[in-house]
Amino acid sequence: MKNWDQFLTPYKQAIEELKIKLKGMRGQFEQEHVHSPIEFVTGRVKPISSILEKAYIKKIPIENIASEIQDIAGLRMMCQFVDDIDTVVQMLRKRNDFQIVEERNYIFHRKPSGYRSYHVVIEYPVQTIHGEKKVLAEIQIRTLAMNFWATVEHSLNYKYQGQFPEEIQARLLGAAEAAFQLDEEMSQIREEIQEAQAYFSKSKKSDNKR
Ligand code: 0O2
Repeated sequence: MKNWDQFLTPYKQAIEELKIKLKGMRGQFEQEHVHSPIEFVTGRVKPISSILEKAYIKKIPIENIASEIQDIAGLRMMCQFVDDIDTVVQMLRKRNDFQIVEERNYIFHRKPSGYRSYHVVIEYPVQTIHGEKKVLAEIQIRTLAMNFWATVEHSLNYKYQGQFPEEIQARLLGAAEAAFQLDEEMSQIREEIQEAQAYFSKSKKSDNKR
């Protein structure tokens, strides 16, 4: 029997610190009045029941949970455009406050479910009163359209436990394709959108000066 509180403490600390750091990246773009490739950032520690369920399904012994379940600490970085994902990944690769241990590109290789997202697994050093403790964390980088699809599919998955009725399955695949098309369309009119956003951000700044 694990002492879960003690086990999860460094993960909670990692999430709090990483949320501040990754949100800070967005803040810096805003300050410079240039398009931010990051729209918003979220983070969570996986609930104990989900950790145990994943360990059971993947036949992971309890003592290997920390090394084999990579998303106990999970962060999401949402982007407006597909190209922004690459910019964000490159920025993550340049950071020296964590080590990237694995990258999974489910945008280039969409999952059979229709899921698209870019996953970066990092090893993050948490400073504790007993010294440094390295924990794994998974950063999922995706567009708003990919996130919308994944969020809805995730809720349905919970309801149907992965056993979707045929009609729902077909609709989800159709919706994944529609999300893909939406991303394509937005990329096409990206410059127009960005000009409008830059105009809006500058006029907001001059309003604030008044
Ligand atoms: P949560 O926190 O409820 O989202 P596996 O579980 O074997 O597919 P593995 O090896 O852990 O995956 O790595 P993977 O697939 O890179 O990362 C798993 C996480 O990616 C999932 O976490 C989801 O967040 C997301 N994900 C992967 N595939 C899908 C999918 O088909 N649909 C949706 N909605 N999300 C997906 P969990 O464990 O589900 O936890």
